[in-house]
Amino acid sequence: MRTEDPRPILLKEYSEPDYWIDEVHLDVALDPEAAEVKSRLSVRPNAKRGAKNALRLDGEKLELMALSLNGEPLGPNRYQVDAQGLTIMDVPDAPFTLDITTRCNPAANTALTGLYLAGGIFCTQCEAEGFRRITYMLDRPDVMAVYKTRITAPKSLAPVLLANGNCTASGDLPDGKHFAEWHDPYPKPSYLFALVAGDLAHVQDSFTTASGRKVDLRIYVEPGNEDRCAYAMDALKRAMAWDEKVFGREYDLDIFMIVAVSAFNMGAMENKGLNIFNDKYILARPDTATDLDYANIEAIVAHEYFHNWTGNRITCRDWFQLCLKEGLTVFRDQEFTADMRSRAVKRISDVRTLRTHQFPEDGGPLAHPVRPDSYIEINNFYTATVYEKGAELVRMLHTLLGAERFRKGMDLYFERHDGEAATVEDFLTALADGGGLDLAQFKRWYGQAGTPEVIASGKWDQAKQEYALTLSQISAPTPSQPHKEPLHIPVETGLIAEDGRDVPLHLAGGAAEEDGRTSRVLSLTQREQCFRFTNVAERAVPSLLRGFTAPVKLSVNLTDRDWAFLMAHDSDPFNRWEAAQKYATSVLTANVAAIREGVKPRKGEGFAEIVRGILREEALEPEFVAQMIVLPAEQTLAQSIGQDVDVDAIHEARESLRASLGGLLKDDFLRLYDAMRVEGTYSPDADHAGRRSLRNSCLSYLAAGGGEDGLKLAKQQFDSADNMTDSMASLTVLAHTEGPAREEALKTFHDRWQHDHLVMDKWFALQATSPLPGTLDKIKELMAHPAFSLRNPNKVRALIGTFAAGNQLRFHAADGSGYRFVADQVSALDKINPQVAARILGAFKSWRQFEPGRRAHMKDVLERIAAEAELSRDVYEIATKTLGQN
Ligand code: B3K
Ligand code: ZN
Repeated sequence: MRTEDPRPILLKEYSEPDYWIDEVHLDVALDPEAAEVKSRLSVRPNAKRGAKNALRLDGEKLELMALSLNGEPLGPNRYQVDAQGLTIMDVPDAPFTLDITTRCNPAANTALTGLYLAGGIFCTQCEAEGFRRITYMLDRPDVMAVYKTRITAPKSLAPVLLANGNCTASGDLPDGKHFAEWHDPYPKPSYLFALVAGDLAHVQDSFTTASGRKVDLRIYVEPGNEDRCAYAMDALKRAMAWDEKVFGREYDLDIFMIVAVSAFNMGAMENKGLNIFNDKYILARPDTATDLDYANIEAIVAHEYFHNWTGNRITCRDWFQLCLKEGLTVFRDQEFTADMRSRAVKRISDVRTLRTHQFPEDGGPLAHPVRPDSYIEINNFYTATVYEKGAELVRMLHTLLGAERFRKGMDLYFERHDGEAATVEDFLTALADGGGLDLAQFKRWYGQAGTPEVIASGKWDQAKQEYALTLSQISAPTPSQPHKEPLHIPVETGLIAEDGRDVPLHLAGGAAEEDGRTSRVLSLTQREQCFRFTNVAERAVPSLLRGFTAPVKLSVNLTDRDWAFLMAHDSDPFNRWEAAQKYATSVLTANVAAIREGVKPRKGEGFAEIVRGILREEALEPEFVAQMIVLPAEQTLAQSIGQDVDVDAIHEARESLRASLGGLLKDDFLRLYDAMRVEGTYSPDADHAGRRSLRNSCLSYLAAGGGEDGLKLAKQQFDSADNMTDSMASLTVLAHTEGPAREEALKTFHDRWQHDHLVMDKWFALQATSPLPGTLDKIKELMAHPAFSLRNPNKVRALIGTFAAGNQLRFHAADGSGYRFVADQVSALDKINPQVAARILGAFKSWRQFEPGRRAHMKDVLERIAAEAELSRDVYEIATKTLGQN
């Protein structure tokens, strides 16, 4: 808890530790309220730091029971304990052994960091700084040790005992107790330590690595859930094979375990050899999980597995380097999904995520560089910027180097830094050396916050037969960064002739081997540059930033006619989608302005005609078509309007365009609704999922179009659905439309699934996103539902998080009621789980964009929170930074 204003930690103040710890032997006696941890540390003075003779260890919420050095018990005059740690005076200047006995209370640990007991399972979460709640330690990622862990527990309480590495011994003890010993031979930082114990069932499989090592694979779940693990296991095996093939990386222990728990602060955690997952990202059965759930399981299982090399074998020197493991691992999981499914669809969905989560962060008071230079609470920096923009930086490196040279650079990175705690500089140097490219300017991307704007203008000169493309870049100031340097921005470019053909590109002064290609990566390195394409014999429309080669906002002098043309003809699928977004945004923003002036919105007939063409293009993959027809989200529209945002007008404009498309294209939607029906056994693969996705988009448009048809189909689908995807899609349509069918469907669904905690989260979240006027009252009522608990992060995210971050219309109600409700929950949650509370508070980050009335309400509640006496560092940092006081 906050004492006085907490002091920020600075990157520039990094120094090596005074001591290294090479070995950690833990002996953990589990007990719900008084778990006893005996720790033996092999400590060695860091020769580079000179003699210090006092050792400071991190520790929080611990009760110190005994302490000895080289076997000699230490009297109270030899050490000091405070709320953050333990200082031992007069330690030797040669290697020594410390024995520390502490106690902690897992049952009382509602913050879910350190060792906690939830749903009858003992579980740990140590990243970023949770290990210090288990025992005293140099709890920093550059201190890497070999861990041996012995766990003892009453057999009845915890029949299964797991920790990192390989199991070396286990057996029964007197009094109904038993033990297990685990040894992880790979030195690791304390944040990768894990222990799980409880009544768990498991499913088992194996994988043989390229060099012939047979790895035992296990997924542990609550008994009864074994039939929901098959997809996660399959995803794991595919991820292991992919990492060998694409990055040459093999697994290194004899066993790889995943445990699924129901109380977890985030998605999953990559502890060495013992990944712990939020069960939402493991458990799936066709009747309980949607296609999106399956896709998330595949991606997250792969992500955590990939950390074994990017994160665990090579870890981070300090927490400022977080993107070194996270951005890189997100890039790797994105590539994995692109290879498993559709590359174009994956890119579209990643850019959508970037725009909805990262762009607003980068454009508001919480903006920070991909490698931050200061933090108060590191847990607040597991952000879209570090993860998603971090992945975009790696993707740009991949684009600039090309696949082959990128792989050479990565190989060199693994070779040089395996077993080390590394930095962003180490990574860039390896890529520059291995890939043969100067990355000095590129490095600025890691230190400059904010989304750069690229302004493009193209002109065809008939007389010279030349197309001149001028690109310039602007990076607006962000908190504490008033001036920005120009960045190295890769802009993949094509030119499209009026008949829809790609024009071969001859770039004046360009690389010879690329001459004549129809798509080129231009390197924008200066504030303004002109690229001249010669031999262009006809008028052409530029297709810029193909595949979204850089995380920038692109402004270009194109008209709705040009967007319509690109929507229909661009050979780059990403840019076809992008053109649809631009065209729709142009119609929608004009309509928002019209609505605010009391004028009727346009029906968007021109846009509808192009969409009709797409719905009839049979060669397109269904999921791509589904993506093409989704209008930009209300939050994205708010972003592009940028100031004085009026959420009611945005909602009305978007809904009226959906209604108008639903009406104008009704026949096509009906035809596709039938054509996309999937027969036979359910499969979560991209092909089947894509058909369901397009079919359900059609359903949603048909309902939006008014009349009874859509609702009737939704009702029929809801009654007959044999999988959760179709069930949820139809329930969403019914639940978002006022009428008797709504209550009936919600009740039927509830009664069927009330004992399934994951499905109940969907039921909560669905009601939290409702655009209907009674939504906030309903949410308050649902908080009293027996399945809801403020102590379970999934419940909090489903009901409160979804409302705050996913229901722009109702969260931003003009009277401020949505803000006050969420703020009250943040205050209450801060006492239970500060990390989750701070996350939810993030929903206020764009408060300055809104019209004055809402802005004032948001400022009020933020000030109220910031002024609270007992705030966690987590919430304090977000509240004060959002207000702009810190
Ligand atoms: N590394 C973890 C996230 C830990 C979050 C700590 N607050 C999961 C991941 O990114 O793979
Ligand atoms: Zn990660």
